[in-house]
Amino acid sequence: MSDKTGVITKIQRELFYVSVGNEVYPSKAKGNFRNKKITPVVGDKVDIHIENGLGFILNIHPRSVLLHRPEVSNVDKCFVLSSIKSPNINLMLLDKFLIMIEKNNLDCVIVFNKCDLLTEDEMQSYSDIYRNIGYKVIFNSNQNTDVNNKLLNEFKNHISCVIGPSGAGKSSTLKKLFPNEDFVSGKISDKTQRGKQTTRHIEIKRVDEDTYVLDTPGFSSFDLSFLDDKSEIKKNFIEFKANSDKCKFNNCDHINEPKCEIKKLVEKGVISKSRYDNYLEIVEEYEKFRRY
Ligand SMILES: Nc1nc2c(ncn2[C@@H]2O[C@H](COP(=O)(O)OP(=O)(O)O)[C@@H](O)[C@H]2O)c(=O)[nH]1
Ligand SMILES: [Mg+2]
Ligand SMILES: [Zn+2]
Repeated sequence: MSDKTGVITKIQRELFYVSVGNEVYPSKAKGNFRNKKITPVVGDKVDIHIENGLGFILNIHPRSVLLHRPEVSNVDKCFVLSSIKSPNINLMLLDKFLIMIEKNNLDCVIVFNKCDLLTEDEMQSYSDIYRNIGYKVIFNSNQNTDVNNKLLNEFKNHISCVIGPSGAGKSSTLKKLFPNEDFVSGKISDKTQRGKQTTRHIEIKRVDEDTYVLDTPGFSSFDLSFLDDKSEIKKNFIEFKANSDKCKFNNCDHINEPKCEIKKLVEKGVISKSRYDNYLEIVEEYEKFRRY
């Protein structure tokens, strides 16, 4: 019988797996959590009481970050991994992910995968949109044997999650970077994941001393329920935030207002039309969503 502090690294079938150093204790959440409607999530730092090898979660330490999709706490970095072809890139989804990442102040790397299928021009036209406004963009392909060290280094000493559309190559990329881990890639795994939707299985893997990675199943859409209010949309388009002090109105939404610097920069081609159009669409979607 003893009490220890650890991190929830896996949740499967009502059991929380708490890692303490190199030990893992399957644990249960005590009734007091259910009463308070607090659910422990992967990434939580918890105190547990251990009896006969089974842990009981006593309390959860304050969370630095809590994401709902994927449901994980205390991550500090997010990789958005997308292919440009096969499947075709979905810039709307990418821009929504970036809003969530900015809102939570996470480090961010955009990974364009399957670059073996692309020409230089195709690669550049998409990467320019995001590099020009300050995002780190890394190209990757899993169709060769070289390890992408630039990408590998980005994971070091971070607690990261990898998000992106299904089929983009998230699991394949992680498997190649961390060959000792069983990240499951390919179409078969997608099918089993779908078939098992009733059993929640989410796991953050310790791939190195202070390096943790969470792979996520694919997203095909991403709702806006993570936003607390409409103004969070404009605040988390980083290129708007950087220029909005020149708008005539200081609460400018950059939509219908006169003398809007953002609209001017879109016309001049300084701010990407694709980003701005997605902004308008996201605002519209949010307003509809709020009405229900
Ligand atoms: N051409 C090409 N195919 C890839 C690459 N990476 C992954 N794939 C393929 O894309 C499919 C989906 O990969 P998977 O890792 O399961 O994607 P996930 O859904 O994002 O985890 C699989 O058939 C992979 O073999 C790549 O760099 N180039
Ligand atoms: Mg996968
Ligand atoms: Zn404006």
